[in-house]
Amino acid sequence: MPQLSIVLAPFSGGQPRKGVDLGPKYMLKQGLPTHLEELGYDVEINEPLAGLPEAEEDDKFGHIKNPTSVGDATKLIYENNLEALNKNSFPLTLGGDHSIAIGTVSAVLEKHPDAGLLWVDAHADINTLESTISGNLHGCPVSFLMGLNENVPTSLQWVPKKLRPNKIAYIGLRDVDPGEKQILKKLGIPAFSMYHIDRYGMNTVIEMALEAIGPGPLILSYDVDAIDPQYVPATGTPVRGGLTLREALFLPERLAETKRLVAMDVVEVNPRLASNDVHVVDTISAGCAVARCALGETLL
Ligand SMILES: [Mn+2]
Repeated sequence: MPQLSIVLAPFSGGQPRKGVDLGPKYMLKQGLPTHLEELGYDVEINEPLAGLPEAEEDDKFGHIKNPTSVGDATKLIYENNLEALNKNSFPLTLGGDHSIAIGTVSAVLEKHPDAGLLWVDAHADINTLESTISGNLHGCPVSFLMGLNENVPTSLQWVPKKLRPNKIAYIGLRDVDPGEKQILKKLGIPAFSMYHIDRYGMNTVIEMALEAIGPGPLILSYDVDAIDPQYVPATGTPVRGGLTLREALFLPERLAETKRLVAMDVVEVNPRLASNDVHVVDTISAGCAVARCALGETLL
């Protein structure tokens, strides 16, 4: 029986909105562990952040917010997920904000140095400590994974910087900062925006993204804000003009068929930002469905 570790990462220190730390709890409550058992997994639940104090406005590094709690939380997630991978378990990490991918992606690249990363998101999350205007670290994880920052806060110096620009591809982009556009161009990073999805269709975009990052195991880091706010309203930085619900689910369905996925994140679910109960249900359902599809749920 395939092993699955559901890793709870109720962390909100990478951005200013409280409530994103409730994401894992709501996804569990929706029945995700049972649904994954029904798909044939031996499921265990990991809580690497249990015992960590709730992220507060702890400290600053220049204008960068909460570097200590982001560094501490991501290191715990890294250690947990590496342990899961070492015992042949698939880490499905439930966020929390997207800064947690510093830990999840680093763990996979430690275990599988040839792994490729699909970053599904409305945003590129590749701001450097210099280029970020907000100072929120959930907009910077990719720059840490790639080692694009010269002056790194002590708490984040553990990050191995193993991600190569030709082993990541973006899907779903539509709100990219000017500084990030420069980085993407300069490093030649494969990036497929909503324009590409409109022009070629999701199926072809997936093929192009997989072609761009080449062979090897795959990590799927899925920010639910990639999906149109019509379907996923309860997220911290919604941007209109996103993926339809079918595009959003076809992507993980198609990736599951490749049998190359070794780890996955579902992040930025924030039930507290819903204006009514329907918004909560829609958002949580979409987040859980993305995970189930990536882990082999099919329509027929
Ligand atoms: Mn993101």
